[in-house]
Amino acid sequence: MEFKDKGSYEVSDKAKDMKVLIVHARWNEKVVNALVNRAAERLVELGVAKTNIDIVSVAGSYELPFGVYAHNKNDGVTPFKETNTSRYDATIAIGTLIKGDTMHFEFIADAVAKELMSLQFKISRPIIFGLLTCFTEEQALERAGLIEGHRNLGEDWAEAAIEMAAKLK
Ligand code: RBF
Repeated sequence: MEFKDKGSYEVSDKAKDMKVLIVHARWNEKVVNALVNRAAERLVELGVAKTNIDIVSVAGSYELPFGVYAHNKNDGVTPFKETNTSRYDATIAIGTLIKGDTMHFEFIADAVAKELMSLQFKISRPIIFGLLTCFTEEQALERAGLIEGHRNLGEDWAEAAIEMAAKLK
């Protein structure tokens, strides 16, 4: 499909001063690790200092929204509204859901997508949706660039993070 691409992207020179958080689930480790590593590597290629990238994990994808929320807070008490000081310019939430025999996949995918979307407006910072929702393991491996001829989507998420963070700089 020729029309299904991500368009061109101009690298922002604001990246060098940015702090970026990656929060990832520990399920489907092989795929998730490949996505996290490529996202972090791409952030550095785009000009983010290695020391300004923090990587933390949560158990599963369902925990991603709270992980993003908790790690963006400066302390555990003050609501964001009062401080308006998220610790990061952007956060990338990464997980991989693979459909099983029950309804778990649907509930988790839907809840996490909605919560990550609305969380952005609570913490006043962009959150990039790095959640793969795959029907098969092969689809997940492909999207993590682990099958020959396929690109790792972690790089797109890094680019989106910088692009969105630059809008507030
Ligand atoms: N977490 C993932 O990140 N990816 C999965 O594919 C995944 N599949 C799950 C399937 C079942 C049946 C259950 C019970 C949990 C699964 N989880 C998965 C974990 C989930 O995101 C969360 O960590 C747990 O439900 C605890 O809140």
